[in-house]
Amino acid sequence: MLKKDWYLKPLAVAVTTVALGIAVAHAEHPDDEAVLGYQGAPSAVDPDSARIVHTPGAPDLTEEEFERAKEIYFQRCAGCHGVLRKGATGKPLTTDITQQRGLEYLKVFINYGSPAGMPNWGTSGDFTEEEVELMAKYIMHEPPQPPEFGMPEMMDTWEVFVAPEDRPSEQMNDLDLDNLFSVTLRDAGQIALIDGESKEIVKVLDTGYAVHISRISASGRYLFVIGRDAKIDMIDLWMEDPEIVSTVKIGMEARSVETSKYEGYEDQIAIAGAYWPPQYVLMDGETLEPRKIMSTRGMTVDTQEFHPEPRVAAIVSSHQHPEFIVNIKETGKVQLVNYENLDAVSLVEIDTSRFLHDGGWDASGRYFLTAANESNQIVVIDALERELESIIDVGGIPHPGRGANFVDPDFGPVWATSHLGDASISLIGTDPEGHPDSAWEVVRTLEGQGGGSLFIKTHPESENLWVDTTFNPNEALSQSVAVFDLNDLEAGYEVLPIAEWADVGEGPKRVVQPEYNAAGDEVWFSVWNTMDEVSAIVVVDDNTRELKHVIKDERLVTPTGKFNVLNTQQDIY
Ligand code: DHE
Repeated sequence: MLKKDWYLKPLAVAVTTVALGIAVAHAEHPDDEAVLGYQGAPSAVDPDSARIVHTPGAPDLTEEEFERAKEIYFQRCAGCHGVLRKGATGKPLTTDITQQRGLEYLKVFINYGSPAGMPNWGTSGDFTEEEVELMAKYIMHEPPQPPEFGMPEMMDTWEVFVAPEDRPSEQMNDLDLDNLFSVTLRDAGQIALIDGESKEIVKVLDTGYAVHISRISASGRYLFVIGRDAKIDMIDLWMEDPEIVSTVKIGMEARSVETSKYEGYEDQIAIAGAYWPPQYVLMDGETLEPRKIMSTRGMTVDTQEFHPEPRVAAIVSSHQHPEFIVNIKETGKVQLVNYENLDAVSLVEIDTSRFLHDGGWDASGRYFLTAANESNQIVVIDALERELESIIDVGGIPHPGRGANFVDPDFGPVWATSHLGDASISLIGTDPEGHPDSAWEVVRTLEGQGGGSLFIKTHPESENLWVDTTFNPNEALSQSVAVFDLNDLEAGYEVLPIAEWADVGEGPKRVVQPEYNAAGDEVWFSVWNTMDEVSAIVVVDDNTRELKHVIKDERLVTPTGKFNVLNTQQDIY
């Protein structure tokens, strides 16, 4: 069983180490490796589950040394190099490469790191000399493979606490559901339901470990929450006291969950995508009963080589056809998965660009724009014609979240992304009918505060564009946000001192993810501190850009993602 908070230290250490490393080494370009602590987060796969393999040609290790090395690898290395070491944001570490490079080369590499983003695990003090040697030997062996996770294992975890027929037929509480927020309490493995008007915590619910995101049913009634441990909880917001009505684990590590939203199929099918095993699962939309498991293993789009561990990244639900749009990270394929007949699932597999990550709809809801982040590109899928519309070069490591839709004064409707790897903000034209000259190209590039940005946000009722810089190693940037005037984009940005407004005392106090309320006149920011420090949520008046409220409560442990019910249900961003 995973130790409850085994992932805390590595992530905090990795982020701090990398941040300090960059602050010293690249003060003028504090962006290039800040991402590492983020992308190299520990794997949620339990190291004990992976069987050891002694490989000829590799320096032998005792069982105890193997176990220690495996634990270190899953916590520090798997996030970037993949569980099977085929490479992702980090280079491949397969034995044909590692044995050819040899022990001394690998020790130097682990010790000193590289300008390409590999941390200096030895010289930073994270690894002892003995651990550097241990890890160099370990990666010369075949990677131990965790077990698969098929229907028998899923059915063992599937539970329905309240059967659909026993659930209320109307809302039994007086919550303003449109303006309710589901807030990720990342390291507590919980979510907080917060009322948007009163700012009061309605309830805190236990969910999966290192809970990641929330999504809302088409009806606006059910909240789906997924933990990094691939546990999905389905919460009925109509109950007198909102409660988890069913749960299931769809693998050992996961990041994405959605429900069917095509007219006539609303909420009939739920889907969740896993990192390990590399697969997605179609489930009954009312009970989460797993119905169909689809493996994503296959060939990469560029070299047409087999990849054993293509992880499932963002998933969105098409409004154009009865299908889900599934990003497959390491192969660079987008699958349009038709759910009309789960006994004969038909899918369209579109070749795009490798390392797909997060993304969202354009304002029309026809085009899905998504980051192929390690390719520094945005991929555009036409959900109506079910084809690749375009692949657009943008800045360094685009990271849009779901992106931001607004009307550029000169170029018409655009969708914007900020970047982990640099300070740029790319605005892409999304109106081929009305603005054909601007469609599917970067029409304007804004200069934000710095790199290390994770999320960008606006709202149809707003004149503002908000951009965080969560993983910038410069605290002045990671503890504030930049805001642009949509009517005068070239005027530059104003900086709001969000963490200062929170007044939470010590700790990294990273400001992450703007999220609007239902009316679009408030923007909520998480002030993400470590588990043993005070965190908060800061609410800003979107019209005046002034501090409106600070939500502080000892139950608010490491708040990160916030999901307003109406905006998430209706893809408003
Ligand atoms: Fe996330 C969305 C993957 C780290 C906060 N994150 C996503 C999505 C993916 C993903 C694939 C899109 C899901 C979708 O739309 O269906 N995230 C990953 C990682 O692989 C990564 C880099 C490392 C890891 O091991 O998890 C990672 N993510 C983080 C964090 O460290 C963040 C900042 C804090 C946290 O809570 O873990 C974080 N990710 C988020 C948030 C979203 C998200 C808030 C949803 C954004 C939205 O507006 O929809």
